[in-house]
Amino acid sequence: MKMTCKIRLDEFMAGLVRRNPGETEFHQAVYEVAKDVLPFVESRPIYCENRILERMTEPDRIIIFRVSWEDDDGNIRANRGYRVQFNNSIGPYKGGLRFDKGLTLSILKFLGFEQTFKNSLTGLPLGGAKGGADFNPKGKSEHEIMRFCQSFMNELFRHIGPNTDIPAGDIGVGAREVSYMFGQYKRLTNTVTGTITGKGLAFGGSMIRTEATGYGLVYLADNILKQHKNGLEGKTALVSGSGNVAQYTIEKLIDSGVKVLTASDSSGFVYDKDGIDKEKLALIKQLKNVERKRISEYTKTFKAEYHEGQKPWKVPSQLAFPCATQNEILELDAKALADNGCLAVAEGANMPVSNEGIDIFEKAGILFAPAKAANAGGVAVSGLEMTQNSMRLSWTRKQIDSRLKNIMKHIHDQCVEHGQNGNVINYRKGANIAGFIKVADAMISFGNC
Ligand code: NDP
Ligand code: 2IT
Repeated sequence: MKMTCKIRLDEFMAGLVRRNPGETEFHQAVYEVAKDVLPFVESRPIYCENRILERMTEPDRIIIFRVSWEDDDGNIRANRGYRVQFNNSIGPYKGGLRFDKGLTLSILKFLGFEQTFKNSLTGLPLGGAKGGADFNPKGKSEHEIMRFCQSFMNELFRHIGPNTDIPAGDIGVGAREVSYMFGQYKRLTNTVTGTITGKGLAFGGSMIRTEATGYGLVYLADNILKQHKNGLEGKTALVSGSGNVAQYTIEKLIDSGVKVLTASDSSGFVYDKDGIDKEKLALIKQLKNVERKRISEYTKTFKAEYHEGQKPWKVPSQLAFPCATQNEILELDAKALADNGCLAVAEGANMPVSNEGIDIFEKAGILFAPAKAANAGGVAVSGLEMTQNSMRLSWTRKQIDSRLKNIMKHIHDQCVEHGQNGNVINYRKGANIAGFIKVADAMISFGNC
C-alpha cells in the first residue's frame, strides 16, 4: 500500500453523476458525505486504496416491482414498489418504507445511503436500506390502504426476513400500514418474526418506538446544547411537519420547557404565539392520526395564525427542528433563520436542509445536527424491537427510554470525537466520519468483493 492516496471530490462526484444520471437527491446526499470522507481517507490509505466510498455509493441491490390493486370503484390501479438494499456489511438491511406520490429511485437511493451511515452510528448491528411506493395515501379509504399494503407485501415478502432485511415506517407509512403489511407477511410466510418494526404493542412492537425519532432528536439537541454550556429550557422552537416525527418532537420539547411556535403540513403552517401545549398537541394527533385532516383545522379550535403555502422558517426562534421532508430548508430559509438569531438546527427529517443551507448555518456559527445523527433514535429503537422479538420478551418503557438516551449520547460523543477542530465541533463531519469508519472496516475485512 502507498502511504498517501488522494481522490479529488470533483472527479469523484463527476463519476457518481455519470453513473447515476438525473438522481439529484442521491448526488446531494453523497456530496455531503464525500466532502468530509475524501479528505479523511487521504490519511488512511487503506480506505482510499480499497475504493471504499465508491463501493459504498453503489447499492448492493435494487428491487423494483409492480403493485396492482383495486380501488373502491372496482378500477385496477398500478403503482411502482421499491426496495433499495444498500449495504449489509454490519447487519441485516434495515430502514423504512415511504408511500408518497412523488417518490423516485433517486429519493430512495439518498435515503438508503444515509440510512447506512445512520444505522452505523447507533452502534447496533444494522445495515442500510429504504423502500416504498409512488402510491398517494391521501384521500384513500381504509379498504384501499389495506388492499394496497397487502398487494405491496405480496411481492416484497420474498426479499425480506428477520435476518435479511427488516422494513419499518416512514412518510405515509405509520402504525396502520405497518400492521396491514405485517399481517400479510405473516399469512404469506406462516411465520411470526420481527421482520417489520414499528408493530403494534399487541403483536411484537416495542415500547417507545412510536415516540423514538422525536424523543431521540430532542435528546441529541439537549446533548449538543449542554456541550456548549447551554440548555433547552426556556427556549423557543420552530417545528415543521405534523406527522410522527414532528408530534413526538413537540411532545419532548414541551416536556423540556421549550415553547414550540409552529407545526406544518404540505399545505402550510400554523404559528401559535402562545406556544403549542399538551392539549393543543393532542388536537394535532387527533387531526393527523385519526381524522387525517389538514393542520389548518388547528385554527378552528385554538388561536393561531395559518400561513397557506408557506414554511415556518421566517418566524424568529432560537431553535429549529425540520421534521417534514427533504430540502425543506433552502438557502433563503437558512438565511432567514440565521438573520433571526437561531442558535441550533437539528434535522428530524432526512436531508431537510440543502447543502447551501448547511453552509449558511456553519458560516453563521449555528449548531447543526445532521439527520444521520439527530433522527437515529427511531431506527435505534427499531433495533431494540428486533432484539426483543428475537429474545421473545418485552422491555419496559423505562428500559427502552434509558437505552435510547444512552444511544443518543453515544452518537453525540462519536460526533465530538470525529468532528472536533479546536473549540469548534462540526457535527456533520463527525457523523459522516464516525458512520463511515465502522462500515468501511467491515467491508475491508470481507475482502475485495
Ligand atoms: P409522516 O408521514 O408521519 O409525516 C410527514 C409530515 O411531513 C406530514 O406533516 C406531511 O404533511 C409533511 N410532508 C410530507 N411531504 C411534504 C412535503 N413535500 N412538503 C411539506 N411537508 C411535507 O412521516 P414521518 O413523520 O415519519 O417522517 C417525517 C420525516 O422524518 C421524513 O423525512 C422521514 O424520512 C424522517 N424520519 C422518520 C422516521 C420515523 O421513524 N418515522 C425516522 C427517521 C426519520 P402532509 O400530511 O400534508 O403530507
Ligand atoms: O429514516 C429512518 O431512520 C426511518 N424511517 C426509520 C427506519 C427504521 O427501520 O426504523
